[in-house]
Amino acid sequence: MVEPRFIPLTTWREYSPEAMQKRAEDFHLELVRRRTVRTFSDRPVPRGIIESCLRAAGTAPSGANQQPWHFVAIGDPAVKARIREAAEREEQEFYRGRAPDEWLEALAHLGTDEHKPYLETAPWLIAVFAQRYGTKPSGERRSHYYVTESVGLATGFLIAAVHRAGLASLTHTPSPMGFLNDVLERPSSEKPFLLLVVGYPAEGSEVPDITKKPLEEIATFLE
Ligand code: IYR
Repeated sequence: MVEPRFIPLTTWREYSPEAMQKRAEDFHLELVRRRTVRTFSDRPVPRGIIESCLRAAGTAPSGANQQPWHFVAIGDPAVKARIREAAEREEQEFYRGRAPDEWLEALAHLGTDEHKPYLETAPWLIAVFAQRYGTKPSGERRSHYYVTESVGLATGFLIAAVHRAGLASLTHTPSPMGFLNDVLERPSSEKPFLLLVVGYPAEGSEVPDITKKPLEEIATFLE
């Protein structure tokens, strides 16, 4: 058993309650502008921006700090084409039969279908993988804890970072996503979590006319 090691907390900053209120509201106002976009421009995005967003994602908390995630950032047009082809094949089956009617009804207001041109148009696709287990130096499997929660948190950080940088994104989950292991040569210990499409929105992009639930509906205070 390793001994715990501690260092002083030097990164936390104190703000007055007024400053905290402003910072909290400013952050809300920043995030409320984020919209999921399905029409992307082919305008290039420098790799460094994606790297910084991935570093931000990598700061997320995780079960036992195991950081059970791996991100594959795809800018290569040939790889994007292979992903589009495989994703559209799965989506065709999804929309033409695999999805129950109730699911298709729930999606109807988003206007989605099996065509995924943005998988080639957008400059970057980020495939997020969940490491179901790790490997000890001995080669033995190392259990990972709270994998889905951890990878979900990192993905949330990533989406916020991409938005904060000034880019648009789309959380895309072709189902099933097993083809991503083959195309991206990731081991079977990793489960595809989602594909984040990242880039500039196409000029004149439109988004579904939808709203978020108000605070009263999403939160309960007991004081
Ligand atoms: N993966 C499909 C279907 C889809 C499912 C959900 I839940 C969405 O919120 C949106 C789409 C697609 O990408 O079209």
